[in-house]
Amino acid sequence: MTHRAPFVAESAPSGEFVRQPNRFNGRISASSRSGPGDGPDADGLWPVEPGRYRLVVSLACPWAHRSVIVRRLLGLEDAISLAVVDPIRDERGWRFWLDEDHHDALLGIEFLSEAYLRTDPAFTGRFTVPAIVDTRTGLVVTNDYPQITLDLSTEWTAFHAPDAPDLLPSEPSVRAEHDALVEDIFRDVNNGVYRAGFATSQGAYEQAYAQLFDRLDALSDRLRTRRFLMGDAITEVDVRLFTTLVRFDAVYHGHFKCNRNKLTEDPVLWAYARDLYQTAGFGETVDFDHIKRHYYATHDTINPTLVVPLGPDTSGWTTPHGRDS
Ligand SMILES: N[C@@H](CCC(=O)N[C@@H](CS)C(=O)NCC(=O)O)C(=O)O
Repeated sequence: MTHRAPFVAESAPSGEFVRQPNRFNGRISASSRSGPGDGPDADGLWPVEPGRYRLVVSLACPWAHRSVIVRRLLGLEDAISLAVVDPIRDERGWRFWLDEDHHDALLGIEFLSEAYLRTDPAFTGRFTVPAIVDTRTGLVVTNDYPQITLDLSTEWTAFHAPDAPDLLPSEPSVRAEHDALVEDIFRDVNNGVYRAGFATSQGAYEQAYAQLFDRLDALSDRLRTRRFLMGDAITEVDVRLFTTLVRFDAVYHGHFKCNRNKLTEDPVLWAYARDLYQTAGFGETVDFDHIKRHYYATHDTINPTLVVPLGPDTSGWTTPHGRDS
């Protein structure tokens, strides 16, 4: 028997949550043949142009959070502007209600859906963040969240800060190991918490829960002997794991029923997450208020009262982690 699904179109008959595909997958690329101000070239590549594109995010959203962190780590804040939506979403989707007059200053729109529907009037999916919107035309270039951060690393190098880290390993075998880890973490952890939280059958929930904690145990073992997932340096996969870990105790443990243990009860993962949190580019991009208000006050099939819990105490995030010794 299945029950009310948060997203009916993405709920399989088994009760499993099956995420919608990313509809807009334009690329902004250094190899685009388009000139400044032009649209995409014949291969669909938009030109890299500082000041032209707007990254629209919710600070609550883990998929968007990745792009906020990577943009900051690479020093792309002046090249790509940031729009932050109200953490509360209703049936009209994300809204720019934190802004003056309830409209985004550059895009001039009240709801993100306006950009989606301008790009594809027949679009019927969810209007999701992150999205990169072209400020010249108001069109959505991409909502392809896995590709967005990769392109910030590889296509925007001309605008990286001089001390920007290499977030993608260059040695092919190390890159392959990195990418395999990315896949495992996406399936079992990043999307795994959603598969647990949005499951509408006991079986689908239990399968997601088991996969999640098996993978977290394996990652905890891996991080026992290395500071970061790929060794001594932070890479993209650390960013991707961090955005789920930092939300774990605040929303996934309770709201999504991922409650075998809290992050703070796994000494290795907890120290690793604090290490990242205390690294420039990570902690200052975390907004626990947006995170909690979004999850608890938006997913009304899971939390019908929309009451937002007061805890947990987040002061532990700034305590010493000891991972550098
Ligand atoms: N683009 C992806 C992932 C991004 C995503 O799910 N973002 C969420 C926030 S974490 C969102 O924008 N949801 C809007 C909605 O459900 O209406 C998808 O379509 O599943």
